[in-house]
Amino acid sequence: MSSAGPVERGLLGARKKKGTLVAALIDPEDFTADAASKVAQRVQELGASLILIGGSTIADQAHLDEVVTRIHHDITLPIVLFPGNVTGISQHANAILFSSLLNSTNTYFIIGAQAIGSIQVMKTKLEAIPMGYLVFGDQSTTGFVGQVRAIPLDKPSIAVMYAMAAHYLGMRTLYLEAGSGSNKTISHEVIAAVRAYYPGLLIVGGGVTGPEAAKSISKAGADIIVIGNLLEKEGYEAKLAAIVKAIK
Ligand code: 1GP
Repeated sequence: MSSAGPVERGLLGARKKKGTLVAALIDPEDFTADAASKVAQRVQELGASLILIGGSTIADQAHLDEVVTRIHHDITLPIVLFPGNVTGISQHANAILFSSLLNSTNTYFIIGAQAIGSIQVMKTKLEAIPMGYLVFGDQSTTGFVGQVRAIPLDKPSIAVMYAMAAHYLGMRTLYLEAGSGSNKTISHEVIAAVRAYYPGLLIVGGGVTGPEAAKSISKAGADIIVIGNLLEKEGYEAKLAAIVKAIK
């Protein structure tokens, strides 16, 4: 059984000290290495606590390596991979969310890709953070690619069932995903219901673009809020600063 490594312990410690943390998600497919590094430097200054690197459609691993290496060189925040497939692994990151898409209908996304990727993760000595990944709503790219049977956004009891299964399977982290760019976030009710039972690190993402949504998600009990799409918009800095302030 794996135990928590330095990145995971660092996040748990930061969570205790600072309250809900902000993770900035950079999809390498959408950025040059230069642009990715610029965003990473800005989000570090604005109070993000970690950088997630991932996307559902990563095809160019050389570019992924270039982006991760460059960010690693330019900032001090931990860089954590959030892979949608085996193509999302880079040895230059600090850790990987070693995740199972629990509500996929295809065993490839539940355990197949993990088996294929595991040897590479071992060889790279990346810190693996075991995570259950749950996709809600039925509009997202991640849901389509991952062939999910989406959890309805208004069914907290279903979310709790999966959350407890993740917990009993030893997954120390759980990610509630509304989908990148979604016009609905995971609701306060769903997060609060999961929080009441799931004791691990609770990550929430998808469609968070402003301080009100972030505050509600934080109050419901999320440990980490993921911000992705917003970072690709003109003038994201002011909104990100407002989000960080709202959840302090
Ligand atoms: C996507 O949950 C993340 O996997 C972030 O979503 O891009 O909508 O911020 P956004």
